Amino acid sequence: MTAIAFRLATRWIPARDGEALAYELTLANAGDAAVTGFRLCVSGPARIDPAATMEGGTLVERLSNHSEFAPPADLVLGPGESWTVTARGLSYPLRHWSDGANAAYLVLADGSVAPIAVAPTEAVGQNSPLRKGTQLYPVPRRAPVPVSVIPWPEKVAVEGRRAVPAGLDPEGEGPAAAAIAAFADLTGALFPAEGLVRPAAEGGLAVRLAEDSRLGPESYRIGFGDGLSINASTTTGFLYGLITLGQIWRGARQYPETLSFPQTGEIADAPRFGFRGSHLDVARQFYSSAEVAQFIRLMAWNKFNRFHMHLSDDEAWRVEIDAYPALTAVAAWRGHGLKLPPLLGSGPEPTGGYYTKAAVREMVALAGRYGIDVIPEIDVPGHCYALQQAIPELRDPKETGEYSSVQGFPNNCINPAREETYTILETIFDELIELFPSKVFHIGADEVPIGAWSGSPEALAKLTELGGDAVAAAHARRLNVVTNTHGADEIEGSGAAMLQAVFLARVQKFLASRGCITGGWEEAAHGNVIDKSKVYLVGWRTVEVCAALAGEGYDMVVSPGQAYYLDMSQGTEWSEPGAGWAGWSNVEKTYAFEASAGWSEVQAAHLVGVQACVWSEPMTDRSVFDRLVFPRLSAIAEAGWTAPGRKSFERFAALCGLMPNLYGHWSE
Ligand code: TNX
Repeated sequence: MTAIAFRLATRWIPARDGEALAYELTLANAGDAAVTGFRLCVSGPARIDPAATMEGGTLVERLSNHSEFAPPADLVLGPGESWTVTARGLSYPLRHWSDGANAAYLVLADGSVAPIAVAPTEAVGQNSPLRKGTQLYPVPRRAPVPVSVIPWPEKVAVEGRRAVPAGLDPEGEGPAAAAIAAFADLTGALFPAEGLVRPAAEGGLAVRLAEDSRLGPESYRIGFGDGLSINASTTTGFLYGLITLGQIWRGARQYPETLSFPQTGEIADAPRFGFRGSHLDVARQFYSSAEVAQFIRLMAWNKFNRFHMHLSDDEAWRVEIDAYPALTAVAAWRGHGLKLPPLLGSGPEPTGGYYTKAAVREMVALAGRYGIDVIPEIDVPGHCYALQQAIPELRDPKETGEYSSVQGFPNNCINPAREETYTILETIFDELIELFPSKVFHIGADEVPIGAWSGSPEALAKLTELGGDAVAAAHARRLNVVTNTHGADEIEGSGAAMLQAVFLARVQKFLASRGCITGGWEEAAHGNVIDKSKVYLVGWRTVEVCAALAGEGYDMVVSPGQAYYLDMSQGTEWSEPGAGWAGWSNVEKTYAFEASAGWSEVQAAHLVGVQACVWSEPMTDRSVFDRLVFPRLSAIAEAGWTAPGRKSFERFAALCGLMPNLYGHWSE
């Protein structure tokens, strides 16, 4: 028996005097058999872009961040030997340890696949321990406030401290009863060992819930005194009151020397914004229904009320559609030899998954119990590589040449000039609208590359119709343009933008005919064709872009990459995981960001809220998820809820250690 074992070490070497930056991959044969004529396949967030030159081997295949390298033909890799292939001169640097390859395998000469153990990418000159897990903010001995609540309420006027009860025993009827039931399963799932809700017989303190129709739909009032009371006018209002009380209880119970359960007084509360969102990218990495459910619960604990599910992207399609079974049979899976290769650290075996309609209904119902509307996103017309693998009719069969997206996907935009595109999308959207009662439907519209459709005769004919021969001819010359910048401004006014505008106007009209509000990323404004009264946009590149679009009359949800993209790393260090294209943001910076700073009154009238965006490219390792998302998610929750003048990082830092994370990874 021969043992086959391989190890991959990768190293990032920043540019030095006279030498271009380099990304070095070293394969070691740790088994006892020699191999030759193999291919080394790797993936991870960073890709080997076409600008790179190879040394020690060749790049034989590449799709986005999936790369296949071949050694020189005569190379025999014996036991104990290693082989290094180097990519020099990538067009952008690796910045953080999670950027590099985190999955790899060999395809041997006979076509079989051998696994490789991959070590985290090292950077020359960096040897600090890799950071993973939520950064711990210890509750200090002296806190600046007596009670623990995040997001901080509008009015807190409490005094004294009573003995912390063993738990809470809420009671009430109608909408209050629904809130009590939701609170019991919410806290049971988030804090299973704590027994927060318990009957009077086990020491649960009675909390009387009573309706007060004068309160707004998300408002509540808590009275502390001989008895505890919560007033609200809706189930969500009651639930928010219970969550506040539950947070106070947890703080006082765990840190009785620092935090108290008040004796008397009142908390009166209402949110700043009507749209307090978090997004989750379930396309780049798949999250099981149980993970999504727990994320929804964490959102509720932070009083978020919009869950934006990014259900499709170049790398995968994640929701069952009866009319097109190929969507989930083909486009929900990545693996060696599949239409979608391993990407972003998925290995050679089929990896991925999708949500059945039944699973979606359960998520939507769960979110609904917690006052959260679920907004599905199907990202079109760009970011559609996976979708096209399942439904090739979305492309012009006569299309030639290749344009490429910023993530390195070729020809990844569905074609706005084809009737089939609309028939197919409308069928898919109709099935989805039925699943999502929010009637808000996000259609993406981000990052269409400037060269999109430039080799499609059908699209060029459409462009001639729209702008004349010269416009079409100019667009045809854009073929083979490589996009390397996120959300490049250059697309504005281009043939690609004109075609996208035609597409968006039509899709929006369709959605409006179904009673839906359309959501889009900021690029949906290109061409200024969509009906502003039936749309909201998520601004992501900079807050200035958000303000400008608000000034044009678009309702804006603010989520700038520099502060609210939770895939961005928390610092500049190599040891911090995460992405870096929009910079970095630690908890303090995210907390300090103010969406409306510098907005005119006219602009501010269109500021509808804020949103956290949890992009998943770096989340191959769930301890990275915990580090990147928490407690920054809570910082954004507070920006959505609490008036700017009542925010305090000192208070937030003292209390955020009490907020739960998703996977239970913590670090110093
Ligand atoms: C930009 S934001 C994207 C996403 C990436 C993200 C990574 C946006 C609308 N497009 O496709 O996942 O950057 O930070």
